[in-house]
Amino acid sequence: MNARREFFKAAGLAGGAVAAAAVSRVALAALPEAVSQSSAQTMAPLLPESGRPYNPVVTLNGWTLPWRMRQGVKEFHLVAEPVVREMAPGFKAHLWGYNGQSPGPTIEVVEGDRVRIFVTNRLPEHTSVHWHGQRLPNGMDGVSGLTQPSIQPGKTFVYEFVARRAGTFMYHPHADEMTQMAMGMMGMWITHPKAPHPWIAEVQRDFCFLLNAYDIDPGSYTPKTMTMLDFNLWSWNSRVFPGIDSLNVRQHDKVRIRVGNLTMTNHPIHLHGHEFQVTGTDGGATPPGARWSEVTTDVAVGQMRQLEFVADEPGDWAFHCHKSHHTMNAMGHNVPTLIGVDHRGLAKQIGQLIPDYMVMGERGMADMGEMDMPIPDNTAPMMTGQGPFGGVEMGGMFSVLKVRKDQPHGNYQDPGWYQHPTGTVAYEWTGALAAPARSQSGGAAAMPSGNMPAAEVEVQVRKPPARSPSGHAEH
Ligand SMILES: [Cu+2]
Repeated sequence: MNARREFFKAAGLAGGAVAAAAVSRVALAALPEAVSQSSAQTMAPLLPESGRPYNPVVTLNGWTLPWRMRQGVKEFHLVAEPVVREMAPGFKAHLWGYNGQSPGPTIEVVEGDRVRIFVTNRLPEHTSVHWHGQRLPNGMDGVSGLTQPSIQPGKTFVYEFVARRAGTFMYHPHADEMTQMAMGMMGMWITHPKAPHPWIAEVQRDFCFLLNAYDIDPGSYTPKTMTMLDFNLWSWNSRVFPGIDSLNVRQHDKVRIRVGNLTMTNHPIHLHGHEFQVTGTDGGATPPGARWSEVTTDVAVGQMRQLEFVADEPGDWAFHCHKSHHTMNAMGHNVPTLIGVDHRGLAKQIGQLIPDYMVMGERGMADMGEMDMPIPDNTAPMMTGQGPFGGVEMGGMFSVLKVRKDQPHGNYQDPGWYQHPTGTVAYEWTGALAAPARSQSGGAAAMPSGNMPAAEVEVQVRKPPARSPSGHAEH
């Protein structure tokens, strides 16, 4: 079978370009072609034309790696290399990844498949690939130094094992990990069940993506790789809202979403309008008796969670990490809280020295979404995205589950904004407002304080100190 032809057929929900890497004829005979992807768009599912059949996944802002069958073995070719990843429209990052993108392509196989993966290293340093969560021979586990020598630049290594267990897995280097993961080297691995499995439901939509994080200063291109916790870009598959595609489903579809976390902190993933159950973890399918319904599930570092629900509520439902600073894009965040601080006098004084001086945040931060301040050339606005009713004021780990009655079966195109039935949208009250009933009690009725100060104390609010360009207070 011709993996490349199949790939071209399936590629491109919105016409994303695909470039095949140049491989010599000699190399082609020995190695499967290293297909490369130049687009950051969500690609249509790759329907299997060889091997056991399965219902493929859709990788959010990603794609599935084509393979070739050779004497009953599924052969893939991963190329570890520097890539340019568009993290949002107008914002490109210089990352490391696989086959043209970060994250790398999703690898999809079927339980029982014998899999052979060629890994070519085009990075400036050694690497390895660890197949996170797999049952495999120890020497195929990809821990450089421990289970194999590392793959030096220019070298190609071969991994081979049987995909023994159905489930959702990840791959990433186990060599100079802090640098290589901070640079975006990771991907997903899906092993589909070979036969109907009592704990694995048939679904109509099957999405997957990785949680990842970067520290890229506004206006620059390359992540800071020494950052341990204080990342400023919280991404899904190396995309930040509004660059993350929506998850488009047909009403009453059973939907599975597989989420893997390769950041350095946990992410409570929250879905609006529906309850879901966690039907699988890194350890495989969860027994049905051990499941419960929830609307937020925490995905810890190095974990995978598989969510399932029936999308029976039509609409545009927010789907996001519930840490509010993870739904924001790059910003300087050593900023004092200014809500309620009256700095009109201060602004006026500074304005005499710096004509463009502007104070931010005195009514909250929502202004930032609408202000349209000039930002450095290569970054994403901090809180942005336009919905049908105005600014969404989000960034980072945020997307929308679009549930539509008329979304065709198996069609993943964005259906546009939801048309709300008349009378089903929150509206402004324009009638008379009654005066609020306020208690006249001075307090202390329910729980009298035993230790009141002798006199009323007034709290003095001090203006924030001047900030140096490095963000540290000057003393
Ligand atoms: Cu988060």
